Amino acid sequence: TDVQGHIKFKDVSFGYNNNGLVVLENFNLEIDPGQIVAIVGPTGAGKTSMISMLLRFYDPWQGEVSLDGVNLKDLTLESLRSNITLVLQDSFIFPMSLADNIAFANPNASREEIIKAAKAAQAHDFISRLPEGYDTIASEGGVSLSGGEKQRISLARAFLRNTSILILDEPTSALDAQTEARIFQSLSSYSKGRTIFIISHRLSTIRHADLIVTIKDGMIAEKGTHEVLVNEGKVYAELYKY
Ligand code: DGT
Ligand code: MG
Repeated sequence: TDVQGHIKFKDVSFGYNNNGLVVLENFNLEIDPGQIVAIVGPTGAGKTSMISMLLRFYDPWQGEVSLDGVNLKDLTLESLRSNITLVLQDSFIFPMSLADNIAFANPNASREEIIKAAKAAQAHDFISRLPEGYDTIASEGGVSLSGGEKQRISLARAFLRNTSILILDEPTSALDAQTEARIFQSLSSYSKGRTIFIISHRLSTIRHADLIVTIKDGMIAEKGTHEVLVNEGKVYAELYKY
């Protein structure tokens, strides 16, 4: 498709219950195509809620979210979601071979493409060490994978899917810092031209993002590069201390 990946939240207010708490308020954010954007903030700040609106799991109470200048409500769910890949903390592994797990959304992918995606997700080494390699059958009578191995399989699946927009909501929480950092490095080259949102509590990993946005109490507290935000000495700098 010809989706550019220009995303805009305009005066968005959102909550889960009509009479309940406001989760996001006066939320304004504009993302240029091809940027790697890190979303940072304390637990419960509204990070996952924000990206849920991009996929239209929820719609704003007020304001609008747009993609390439078009209100998401004016797109079909099918066309919207065919342009966005979401990876969550809890990855889903199907009882089939690891190759088929990675190629789940791209059944016609070649073995080379599967391996390239697995390498970018830091999954190739552990897969290669298994006696059956990429033909290993996962779970349900097959090999059971660790949490971190499952996360890397679903990352490889997401890389292979190759959509204009990629959203990673703490998809590397089970990985060690070094592996997470390596995945982030390959993200920049593997995902040229894609708009990427990455939510992570491990700030060392996202420090090279093009833009870091911190959310606090449902609003954008600050945005900028790592260097700028550390010097600002506000929310990000405070989180960075720990
Ligand atoms: P995290 O993942 O713990 O770092 O936190 P965030 O920043 O992803 O927070 P988020 O967006 O999951 O939650 C923001 C607020 O919304 C928080 O007060 C919990 C509430 N909330 C989240 N999901 C739901 C939901 O499905 N239903 C209701 N009623 N409230 C929710
Ligand atoms: Mg969350």
